[in-house]
Amino acid sequence: MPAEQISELRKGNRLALSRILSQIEAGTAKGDQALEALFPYTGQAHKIGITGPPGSGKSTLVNALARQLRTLESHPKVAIIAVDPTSPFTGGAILGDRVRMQDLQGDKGIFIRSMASRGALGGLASQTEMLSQAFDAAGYEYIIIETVGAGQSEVDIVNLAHTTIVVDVPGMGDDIQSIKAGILEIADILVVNKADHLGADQSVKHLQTMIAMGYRGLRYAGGKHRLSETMPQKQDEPEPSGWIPPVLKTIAFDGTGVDKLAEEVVKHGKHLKETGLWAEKAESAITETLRKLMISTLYKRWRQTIPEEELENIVNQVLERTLHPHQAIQQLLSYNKNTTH
Ligand SMILES: Nc1nc2c(ncn2[C@@H]2O[C@H](COP(=O)(O)OP(=O)(O)OP(=O)(O)O)[C@@H](O)[C@H]2O)c(=O)[nH]1
Ligand SMILES: [Mg+2]
Repeated sequence: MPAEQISELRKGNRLALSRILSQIEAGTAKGDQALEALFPYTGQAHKIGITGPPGSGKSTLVNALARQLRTLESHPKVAIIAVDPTSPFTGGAILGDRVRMQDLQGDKGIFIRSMASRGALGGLASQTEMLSQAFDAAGYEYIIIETVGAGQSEVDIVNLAHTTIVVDVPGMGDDIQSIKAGILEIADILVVNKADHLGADQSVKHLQTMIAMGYRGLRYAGGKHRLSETMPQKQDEPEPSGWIPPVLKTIAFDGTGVDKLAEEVVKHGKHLKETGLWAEKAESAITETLRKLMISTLYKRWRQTIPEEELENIVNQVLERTLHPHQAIQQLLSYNKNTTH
């Protein structure tokens, strides 16, 4: 990756940024070099994860939130990463997303990137993180990551975010089936979108009740809330660093309530910085990145030391039950020593 392209990206050249993002996404050597060159400039951006059931209005809301954040006094640049719009379940949304986000195209302070596909090297979460780093180094102050709230990869993605927004839609009565169990625990801000539909107030009340009940035992775990199973605390005595997730109502397509949402996002960012949780999150994210990298690097390195036949041979012995997996590992680890020296 030529130094010139890096400096162009740093200066705000969108084409340079776009090219570097493509290299990173493709996992090329150039992409890796770019990441290394950009790394010293990262660590500034406020990463916002937004998740919720399919069709709950996440893309529309992200669009409105980005525009709202642009009106802040500092005129921050905003990046949007839409994860997996090509999934077979949401395939129909691709075109819709493009159309909805079209009105953002004219604003040079907003950059939208869709992640092309699942199953890329290193998994979705780490790929999202790598793309974020390029945006971060390019001076994007807010990076919004949209993902459908379904599986573990989504939880991993929100773990990389500073602020997690969980979107729900009005349910029928008190029934909040659309929010998956456990999703409340990762929310820093809850949004009941489609507030123009019946039952929005009930949904808000229900979510507030659930949070109030959970809050009695709320603890911070690595910067994230955990609904603790330990002794409940008194409800009126929150922990000093505590953050009670607000429940907001929005109508994404006309922007109703989005000003309040942007306000809460900014407030949550301040809260993280003031309480030291921002730094704590950074530390635990870096520790986790190093751990994963170490595991994959050591594995690759070890794998190169062992011939295919030898591995097969040992696997067969385990299959035949003449060797225990523990013993197999010992043999595999000492293979090189025994043969080359
Ligand atoms: N009535 C109403 N419709 C909305 C609102 N927000 C979004 N929609 C509509 O809901 C549909 C889905 O919106 P999207 O923004 O694509 O939802 P999404 O959650 O991003 O969808 P996926 O990415 O496919 O999971 C679209 O037809 C939107 O126009 C709202 O506040 N009220
Ligand atoms: Mg969407």
